[in-house]
Amino acid sequence: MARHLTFGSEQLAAFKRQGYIKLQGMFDPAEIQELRRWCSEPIWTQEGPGGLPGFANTRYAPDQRTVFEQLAEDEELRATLRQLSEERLIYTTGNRFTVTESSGGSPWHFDRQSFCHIQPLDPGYSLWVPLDPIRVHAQHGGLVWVSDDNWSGRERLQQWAGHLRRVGTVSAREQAALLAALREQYGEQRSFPMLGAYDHAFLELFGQSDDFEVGDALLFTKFLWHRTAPLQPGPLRQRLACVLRYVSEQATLARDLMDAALAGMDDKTRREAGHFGSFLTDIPNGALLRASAHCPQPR
Ligand SMILES: O=C(O)CCC(=O)C(=O)O
Repeated sequence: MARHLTFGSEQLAAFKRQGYIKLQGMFDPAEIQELRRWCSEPIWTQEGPGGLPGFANTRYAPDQRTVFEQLAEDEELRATLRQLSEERLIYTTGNRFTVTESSGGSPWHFDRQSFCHIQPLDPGYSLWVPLDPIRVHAQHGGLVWVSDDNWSGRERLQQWAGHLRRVGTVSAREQAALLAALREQYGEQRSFPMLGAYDHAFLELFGQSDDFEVGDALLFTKFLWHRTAPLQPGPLRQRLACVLRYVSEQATLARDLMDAALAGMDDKTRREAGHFGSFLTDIPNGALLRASAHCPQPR
């Protein structure tokens, strides 16, 4: 069982301003053991659908009640998330991240791919739940993030979505000019979020991290810049974390964006890879997600 955490007005305001909050003692460590077992079940799809080492999605299927869904829908957890987001949320999918000494994890990013089925400015939240203790000054292996106070990925996410939506619709000449401009600004980087040398240095300058006990979690918005902190040599051979993804009850389907973001992946593969939006086949582009019979109830 999760705990129902309550927050004062200052903590709520800080979450709004900074885009993240550490939830200390959110889960019973026994529940984390259950999750840990669950993480080795065959429900996990192959590693790396988004090109990130150590990343796997749950093979989401509407109406499944796995340990993962049970946790995501836990009443105490939902009450905590409702208080922080000030609305009901829809649980969409879960990811698993495995980091070893030889796999560095995710570089700096904001959560675009996991939320590509909703409009760029629709609210989306990730709940990062480490299944191993994180000790920054020992082996680390946790997360590094930048408070929205310093820099939010919001406009970059808009730009990513705009780029994907338009680049395929313009003439070959305009496309070539766009790509040349990108190359001029960012060198040979091909995929968002492209970071110039100063952007990178800026993120490192403001990057912060924290220790986590088993049972703690970090809630952050889809706009938060973050990266994996590589696992340093030591007794912990790998670090596991689960991430539960939630979206606003007002979120609407961005099927065109999803199609552009997952181009090259057919519908069947998208569903097998657990991409939530690919199950919402009964609603038109732009409709509220919750209008779909395949969408879990907002809570
Ligand atoms: O667990 C990690 O190392 C990365 C998690 C992450 O980047 C995410 O949830 O978006």
